[in-house]
Amino acid sequence: MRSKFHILSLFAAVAALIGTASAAFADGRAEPWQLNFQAPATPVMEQVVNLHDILLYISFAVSIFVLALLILVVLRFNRKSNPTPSKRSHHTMLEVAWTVAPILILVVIAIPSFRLIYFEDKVEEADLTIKAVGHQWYWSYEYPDNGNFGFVSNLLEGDALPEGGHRLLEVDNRVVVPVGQTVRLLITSEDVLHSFAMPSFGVKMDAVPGRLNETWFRVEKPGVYYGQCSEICGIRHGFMPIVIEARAEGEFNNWVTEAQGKFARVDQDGDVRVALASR
Ligand SMILES: [Cu+2]
Repeated sequence: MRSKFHILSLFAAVAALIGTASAAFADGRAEPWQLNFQAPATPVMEQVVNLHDILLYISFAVSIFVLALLILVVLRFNRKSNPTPSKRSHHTMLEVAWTVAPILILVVIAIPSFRLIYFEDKVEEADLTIKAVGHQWYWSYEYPDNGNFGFVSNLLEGDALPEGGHRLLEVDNRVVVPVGQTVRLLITSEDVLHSFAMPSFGVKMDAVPGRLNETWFRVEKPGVYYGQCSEICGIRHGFMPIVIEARAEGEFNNWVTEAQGKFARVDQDGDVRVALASR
């Protein structure tokens, strides 16, 4: 009983340590020596973290149970303590039990897991739509609901990286979204497979040429959130970051007005290549 208590308190201590470590990261990017996930910025990521925590407890319990059985076997059934082994080779009840128990565990895991998959999948009602297009090697974005403008977002590197900027993560044109509003995100590619990944949003979706993939997010608090392409897409795969800035609605509207003047319109026959041409 005593050793059980020790193991539990050790586990609780590790969990608390990881918890405090992750609470410090509120800025939407990975930190050096980070443990655990980035702080969730959307309802989807909150639920991803919750499911992960549940799974961690279940897998911890299973591991401890298996370890206990192994130790029992080593101690009780070695040659010295069990010189004449049993010749038994089958035990129906035992075999049923070790087949049914894992099935039940998987069913218990499947219920919240499927619920989350459907929650992540699509939104019925979105406040605005943004289209992200992967290119070798940068992203471009379109705002069909806000005047149909589009722009290219390129990595800032070398001397272009601003003072205090995060290396390999900063871009010239950030995606700006309104806080608290539901954004439908359409993702595609112009050339090869890319993947739009934003860890603190719980969004990771492939950008496939000729296909339009859909997902969504709703950022709960203002901030700057960093992501990267997560599909090996060529020599500069590691140099096409994603930066999303969540602003209050008024500031977002100001940005839209400014952006409509600054960026090219995405016309019906063209796409963001119009914007590219003026680059
Ligand atoms: Cu890519």
